[in-house]
Amino acid sequence: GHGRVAVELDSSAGVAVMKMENLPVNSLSLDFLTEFLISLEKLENDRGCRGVILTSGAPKIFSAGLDIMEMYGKSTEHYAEFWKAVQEMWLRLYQSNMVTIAAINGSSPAGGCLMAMCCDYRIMAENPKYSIGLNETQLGIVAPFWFKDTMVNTIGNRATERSLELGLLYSPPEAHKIGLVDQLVPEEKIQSTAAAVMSQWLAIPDHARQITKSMMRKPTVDRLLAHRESDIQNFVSFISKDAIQKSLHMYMEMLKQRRG
Ligand code: CO8
Repeated sequence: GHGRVAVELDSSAGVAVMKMENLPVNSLSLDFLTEFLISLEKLENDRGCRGVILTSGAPKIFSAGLDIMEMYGKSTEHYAEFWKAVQEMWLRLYQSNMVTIAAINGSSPAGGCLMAMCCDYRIMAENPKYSIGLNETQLGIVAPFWFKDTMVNTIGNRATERSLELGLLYSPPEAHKIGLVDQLVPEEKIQSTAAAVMSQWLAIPDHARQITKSMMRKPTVDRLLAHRESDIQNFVSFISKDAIQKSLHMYMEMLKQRRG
């Protein structure tokens, strides 16, 4: 697949904008994740790129999270391959040596929220129609431990517990209040704000910032690395259950009916 991730590198600033363009809703399909990983890896290996702004080219949506169609009615081999790509996305983004800033210009449920939480800093457009959070339980599924760990590292244990159990999706002011996003801006200011924040972060020497980031995040990363295979097996057996397939089917029907 081509053209699902548009990358624009400003060589003089050393900053790239990665714009997700898997229309209509930037769902994280296997093809999209594969292309995203290749684009990120290229930037990671480019000495001229020190920072990435992650944003969306889809109107009103940052990312709708994991592509539900990848988790529905497929083979166990497919589920395993898909889950490995999701893990890989998290591992690469969470541990990136670059400064990563999420410019959240739309709704960001579940996997979309995970991607944003992987970044070093989150700026969200203050549009009351947008929401962000890990809403997995609303689909009848359970956020894996490393989704949970990422949220705990962002907003703390108590706020995570409540968010996860209720599958809460937060409005921009609520998300800002609990620290799920760092800053709210009017929609039209989001890219310029991201660029300004990026230059503050890039004023810090890379090596000192990178070692510090690794010190903060490595224990969380090591937990997944130690249980990577069993995490895949858990996902495959959970998602294959009839009751879970039924929940996903009902959720998709609800999405379709809600439209109008
Ligand atoms: N995957 C696949 N298709 C999707 C998804 C998705 N995540 N989200 C939306 N779509 C589809 C819709 O079904 C619709 O398709 P169609 O045109 O064929 O009917 C199309 O995209 C457009 O969607 P909407 O009409 O709903 O567009 P809106 O602009 O009204 O709303 C939203 C956009 C807010 C993104 C809305 O679609 C929505 O809430 N989507 C669901 C988001 C969601 O709950 N995602 C959770 C995915 S699960 C996840 O990421 C983590 C799982 C962890 C694994 C657990 C292991 C056990």
